[in-house]
Amino acid sequence: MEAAALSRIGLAGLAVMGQNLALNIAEKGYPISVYNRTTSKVDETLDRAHTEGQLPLTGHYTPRDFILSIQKPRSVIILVKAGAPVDQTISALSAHMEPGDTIIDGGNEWYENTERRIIEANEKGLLYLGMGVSGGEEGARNGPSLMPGGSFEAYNNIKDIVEKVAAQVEDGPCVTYIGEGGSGNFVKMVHNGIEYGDMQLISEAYDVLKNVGGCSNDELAEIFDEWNKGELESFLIEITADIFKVKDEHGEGGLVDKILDKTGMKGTGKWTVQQAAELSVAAPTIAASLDCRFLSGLKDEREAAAKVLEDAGLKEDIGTVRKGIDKKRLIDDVRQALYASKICSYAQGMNLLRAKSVEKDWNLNFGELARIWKGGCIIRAVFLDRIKKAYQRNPNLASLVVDPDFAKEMVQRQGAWRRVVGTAIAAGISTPGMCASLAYFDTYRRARLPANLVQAQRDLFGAHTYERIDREGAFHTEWTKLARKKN
Ligand code: 2AM
Repeated sequence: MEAAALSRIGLAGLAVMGQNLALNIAEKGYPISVYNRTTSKVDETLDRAHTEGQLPLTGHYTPRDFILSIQKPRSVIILVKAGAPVDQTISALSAHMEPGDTIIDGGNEWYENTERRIIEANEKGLLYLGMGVSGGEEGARNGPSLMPGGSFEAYNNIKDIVEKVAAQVEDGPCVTYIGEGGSGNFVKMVHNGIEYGDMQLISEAYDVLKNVGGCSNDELAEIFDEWNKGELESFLIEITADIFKVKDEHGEGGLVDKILDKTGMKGTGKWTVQQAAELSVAAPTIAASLDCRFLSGLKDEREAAAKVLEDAGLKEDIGTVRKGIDKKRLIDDVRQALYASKICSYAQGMNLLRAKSVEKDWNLNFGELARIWKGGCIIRAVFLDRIKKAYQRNPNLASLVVDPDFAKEMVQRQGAWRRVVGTAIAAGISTPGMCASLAYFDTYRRARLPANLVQAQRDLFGAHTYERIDREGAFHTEWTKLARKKN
C-alpha cells in the first residue's frame, strides 16, 4: 500500500476553536492533520470536515501517528487550555518531533510562559511561536485576526498559511509577525484589555440612553444600527444592535432585560491592568472596565446596598433629570462621548504596548497592529484604520490623543462628552469608563497639574525632596517649622 501523503501542518486540541481553525486551514487548501487527547473529538472533526465540503483533513489518535503524518519541517498548532495543559501537550508531542520543527501555541497564554517555552523548545532544537488568535469561534472558522510572536524562522514556515487563513481586509490579511519572545501573546492580551474597555463604554452608553433617555429596546436597536453606519462602525456596535432585537421566549419584553447583571471574565483584562501598573502606564479606562466587572460580581451586596441607602433616604434623581431631557440631543451626545472615550482607551492600550516594546526590545509596529485588528477580531472597527494612519504618519506618536486628527475630533466632541458625563452624574448613573477617559484627557492635556502639592506633602512628611520650576536641583524645606514659626 502506498504511504498516505503527508499533511502541510498539524493542529492538536479540538475544542470548538481548534476544530474551526483546523477546518479553516483545510478549506484554504492546506492538508492538515488533527489530534486531540480525547479521541472522540478527532472523529467529530473528521465528520465536520466531511460534511463541510470534503476538506483535506486527516485524524490521528496518538501523538506519534499525528506528528509523523506531517511534512518536515513540521509546524504544529496547539489549542488547549492555557497553562499546564500546554506544557503537557508540548511534552507529549515534542517527544516525536525533530530539530527544525515548530510548535505554535494559539491559546490565550501568559506571555512569560511562552518565553519559558521558547527556551525549552530551543534546547531541543525546536522553534516556537506564541500566537494570539482573536475572533472567537466564528473568527477561527472564517477568518481570525492572528498575532504570532516568537521565532521569525517559524513564522516564515507558516506565513503562506496564516495569510490565507486570517481575515482579509482591503489592506491585506489580518496577520503580521509581531516580534520576538512572548510579544504575540502580550499584544493579544492588550487587545483583550481594549475589548474590555470598548464593552464597558458601550454598556455605559446603553445605561445612559435607557435610564436617562428613557429609550426602549426597539429604540436602542435603531440607535445602534444608526451608529454602525458612522464613525462607530464596528463589530461590537453591530452585535449590540442585534442584542436589543431579541425577544425573551420565556416571557414579555427583550431577552437582554432578563440577563443577570454579573459579568464573567477569563483573566486577560486583569493581566492588562496588572501590566499597566507594572510598567507605570496609566490605563484608567481599561482599569475602570475591570473594576466594573468586579463590582458586577457583587450582586447580593449591591442589592443589599441599594436597600440600605434607600432606607437612609437616597432618592433616584433619574426622574428629575429625565424630565428636562432633549432625547434627540442626548442620543447624539452619547455617540460623541462614546467615540471620544474610545480614543482615550485605545491611547492607553497602545501606550502600554509601547512601554512593553521598549522594555523587551520587541520593536512593535503600532500601525501594523491597528491594521491586523481591522478584521476578524472582536474589536474590529472602521476606527482602527484611523489609528493605523496616525502611526503611519508618526511612528513615534506620544499618544493617540495628540495625533492632529484625533486631537481635532476630541476637541469637537468634548462639549457633548462633558454633557453626557455631567448628566449621568446628576442622575446617579455611573459611567466610570467615560469618566476615566475624560479625566485621562483632562489630565494629559494640562501643562500644569496639582502634583506640585503632592510633592510638597511628600517633602513635608518624608523629606522626599522636590524640584522647582525655576531652578535646577533637588530641594528640601522645613515646611512645618516655617509654617508654624511665630513671627
Ligand atoms: P480533551 O478534549 O481531551 O479534554 C479545551 O479544553 C481543549 O484542551 C480540549 O481539546 C482538551 O482536550 C484540551 N486539553 C485540556 N487539558 C489538556 C491536557 N492536560 N492535555 C491535553 N489536552 C488538554
